[in-house]
Amino acid sequence: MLIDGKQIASEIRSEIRDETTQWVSEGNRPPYLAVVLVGDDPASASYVRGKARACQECGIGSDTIALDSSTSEKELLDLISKLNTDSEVDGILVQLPLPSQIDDQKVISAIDPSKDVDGFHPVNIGNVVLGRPGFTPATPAGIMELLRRSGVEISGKNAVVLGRSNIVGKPVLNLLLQKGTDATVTICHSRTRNLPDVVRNADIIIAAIGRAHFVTKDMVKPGAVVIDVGINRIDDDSRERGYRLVGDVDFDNVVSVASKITPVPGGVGPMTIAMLLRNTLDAARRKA
Ligand code: BQF
Repeated sequence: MLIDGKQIASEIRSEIRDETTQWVSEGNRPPYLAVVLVGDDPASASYVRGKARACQECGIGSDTIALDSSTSEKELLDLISKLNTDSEVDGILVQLPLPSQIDDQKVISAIDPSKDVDGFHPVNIGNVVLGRPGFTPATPAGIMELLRRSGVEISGKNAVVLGRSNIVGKPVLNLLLQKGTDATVTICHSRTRNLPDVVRNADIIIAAIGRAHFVTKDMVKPGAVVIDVGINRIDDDSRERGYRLVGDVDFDNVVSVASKITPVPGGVGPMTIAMLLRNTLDAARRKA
């Protein structure tokens, strides 16, 4: 069975839009997200456009501040500090990756944690680890929400996460481990021995390694739930753009053994955007 992330994300956006309307009807100004885009990476620009469009759909204000690829770290840090003190700004999002002259971690650490709607600030990462309130990174939050809304039982199950990134692997590990969620979690990466054997033991597979079609049918236990976080471009001359997007899972073959599986596109991606909007609305409410 397909887990339709596009549909579920659309339902969540409609809930957020209703809550935002309610918030504004109580006399508050609309939530506001400042998006910072540095450089001219086409994928980043496209993600940022998608985020701005989603904000608009939900009644959340947003502007994209587009900076030249030659922007210095100091210039970016100055902008962040201005946005931190601007009382009209509820959320700050710096689109990653940043150009090589800028230290991502330094910039993320400069964002006021109460405005860090991406949930990448060390304080917010720490709160996720401790199971305390804070901002949860959008993709891991989206994965958990997909599992919840698809009725996937997690408690006591073996979850295997492929990939140990700070943005997906490590935070989703902590969310799956949370009290009340109670998965038994294993993280695999490029140095994992007998990786296919480890993955075959999984009731829930979270694939976030960034390699097209990495998870093959023989690695998937019949009935497992498969969440595909990968977004890989592969050449496709039959497409106008010359490429198509595929996940980290060999969907066409795995679909017949999985009990539930997310497609790419239209799986986790739209949920990432929905969770960003959720965090932005929460940032506005928490401030008040
Ligand atoms: C879909 C991202 C890698 C590196 C930096 C919808 C998105 C993607 C796919 C999207 C991503 C990936 C984002 C779909 C934001 C997810 O329909 O399948 C939405 O916009 N994403 C990002 O901002 O930075 C990234 C992946």
